[in-house]
Amino acid sequence: MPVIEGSADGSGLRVAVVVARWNSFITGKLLEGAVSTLRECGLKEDDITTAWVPGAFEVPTAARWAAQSGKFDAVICLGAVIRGETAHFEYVAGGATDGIGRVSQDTGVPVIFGVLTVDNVQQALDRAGGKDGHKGEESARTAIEMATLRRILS
Ligand code: INI
Repeated sequence: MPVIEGSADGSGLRVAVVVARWNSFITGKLLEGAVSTLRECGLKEDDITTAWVPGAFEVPTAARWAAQSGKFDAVICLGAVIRGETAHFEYVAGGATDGIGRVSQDTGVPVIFGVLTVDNVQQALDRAGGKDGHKGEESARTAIEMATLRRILS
């Protein structure tokens, strides 16, 4: 019975990172973690492209451009949507979540959900290299595993 899984070796992969400028004091940390993990896993500098967009709501659109370009083996989406007092949170977080999932399923390119949707700044910091891990690093590892799995499966 064949059992397969993706690898942790990203050598030769090309990855786009789409990152929201909103809450950049958080998304900058996510980006740093993602890029350093991609490098540690063997990606070359020239094979990591970063694209800034205004906010999490714009992330799926840019991710679709990247995924459809044929230039990337995976797209990492980074953002931080922090619940305020308004319902805006639900729309922005929902739009980003649904949109990112749809891009991945529509294109078949691994599009990784590295958008924090949290109640407050502390929860965001905790997940951007604090006590609850690092969503940027995790997203980079997920991108490599899925891109290498795709090469085997498809
Ligand atoms: N964008 C975010 O990335 N995070 C947020 O917390 C946020 N809030 O709270 O409003 C946010 N809003 C902007 C949104 O992503 C769009 O850029 C804007 O609505 C224009 O389309």
